[in-house]
Amino acid sequence: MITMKDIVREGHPSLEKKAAEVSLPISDEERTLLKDMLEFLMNSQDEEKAHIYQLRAGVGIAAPQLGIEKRLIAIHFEDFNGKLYSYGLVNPRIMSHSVEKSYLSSGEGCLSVDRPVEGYVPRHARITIKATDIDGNPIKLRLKGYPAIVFQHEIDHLNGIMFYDHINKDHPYAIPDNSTPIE
Ligand code: K3U
Ligand code: NI
Repeated sequence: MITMKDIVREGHPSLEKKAAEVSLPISDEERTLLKDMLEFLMNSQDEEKAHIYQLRAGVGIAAPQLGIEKRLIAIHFEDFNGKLYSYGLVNPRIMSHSVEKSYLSSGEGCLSVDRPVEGYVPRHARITIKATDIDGNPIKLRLKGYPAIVFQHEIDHLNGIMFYDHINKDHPYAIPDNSTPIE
């Protein structure tokens, strides 16, 4: 079972590198890893389990956050309308994105960052992603709003990018150009 002790923190080299493409079909070990990552997210959102195992709640996790430099991410959350986004993805790629941006008005956090970071994180408002799912099927997702932000945060981890790398250093709360806030 994955717990917080398995998650590497800022400064770890795995969070600063481009992770390697995973060859298909994925190995049993990689499939188990993706399942464990999904289980971690579910446990982290379960009040009782989070308390017992001392987990910080997360909606996504990327393999480099476990010190594993492979292009694997897991996402698990319900959006504001109750629609479930639950995916274990291999080699996710942003195929296209809007010019328009969005940002979370409450800012972003990260399981690999043990401190609050102030500021708006500009993201593409809409993205189209292609990936392979945990069962080996190709998948294409069109995302906007909060889900688009979560997937971009996780794909950034595969490219050695942290959310705070996007924040305007001089004016952290400057409204990004051509952007819509997400409350
Ligand atoms: O955003 C978080 C959240 C947790 C429970 C309920 C609602 C929101 C926690 S921080 C989080 O999930 C990170 C996880 C990380 F760092 F491991 F990738 C992902 C994230 C995505 C988009 C915005 C903020 C955080
Ligand atoms: Ni993160």
